[in-house]
Amino acid sequence: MPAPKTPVTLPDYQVERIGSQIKEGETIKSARPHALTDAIFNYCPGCTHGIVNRLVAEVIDELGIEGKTVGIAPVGCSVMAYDFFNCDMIEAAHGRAPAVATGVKRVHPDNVVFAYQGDGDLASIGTAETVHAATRGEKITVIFINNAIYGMTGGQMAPTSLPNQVTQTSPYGRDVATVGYPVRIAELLSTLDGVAYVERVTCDSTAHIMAAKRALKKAFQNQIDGVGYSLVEVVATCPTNWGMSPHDAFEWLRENMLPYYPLGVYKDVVADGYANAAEAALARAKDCPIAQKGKEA
Ligand SMILES: Cc1ncc(C[n+]2csc(CCOP(=O)(O)OP(=O)(O)O)c2C)c(N)n1
Ligand code: SF4
Ligand SMILES: [Mg+2]
Repeated sequence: MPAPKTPVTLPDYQVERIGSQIKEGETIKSARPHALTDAIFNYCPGCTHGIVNRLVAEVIDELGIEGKTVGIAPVGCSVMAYDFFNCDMIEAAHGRAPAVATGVKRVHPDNVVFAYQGDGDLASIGTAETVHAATRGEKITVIFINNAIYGMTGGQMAPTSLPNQVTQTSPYGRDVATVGYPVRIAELLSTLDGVAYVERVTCDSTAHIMAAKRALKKAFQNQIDGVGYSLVEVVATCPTNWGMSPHDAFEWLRENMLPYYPLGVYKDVVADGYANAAEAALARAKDCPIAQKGKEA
């Protein structure tokens, strides 16, 4: 559970505003992305949310889109993302970020709109919004933090909790015979025609963090280029509710989460040779006359 927010005075090097551009000859102790405010993260030690917040901010800096980016914050441990990002932010009710993002993007198509959501938010209460925004092909960017648990509310079982995983509401382990199997969001959404790009990443090592940043950047670039709905799933840690040290949490993630949630690109219409999701959907339905009707228009 994040600590309550208190006003803090930051050391100078942390408030220095240089974005990701380091000038020649300059000595930089900490290059805080411009797209992050001065607010101090209230995430627990070893939590992946802080890493991903920073990566998203770096991407916003590098793409030069801070002035036209609108973020949708979720309900969950990242609820106060609206305090952390320098761009316009809207707080959505639990699970409703895709619906809010849809509204903003349709009214302001020139804005870059992203939803940032946990697994309870995106894959439980917000499943309908998630699936329908994806299948409608909303031109938004979704960042999905899968830590296999309800973090903020104290560690209840999530749709993504692993078989046999002990949580507050599955003290004997997740029993798939009674509560079913985990939802694999990247695999599920990649089957939908409205989706342009889905990749699953993690942040357990420098190499994986760099790969996660590349995926996030692509998901934002896709929106700028009008390619279509893009989602990056981040396999994440919650040391506090997993009851582990940060080190052990990353070990557990590698041993248990990654085999169940394999990393990789699940859909990329551009890599497949299409300009956007709509073009790929049309090609997929090439033998369906009614779906092809009017394609020359
Ligand atoms: C409509 C509604 N139902 C339930 C809650 C209680 N609630 C707050 S956060 C949360 C789960 C958060 O888990 P997740 O989305 O996985 O985010 P995390 O904290 O793990 O990052 C729940 C159930 C709520 N705020 N609103
Ligand atoms: S470690 Fe868990 S409880 Fe702590 S901020 Fe992260 S998701 Fe929330
Ligand atoms: Mg969670």
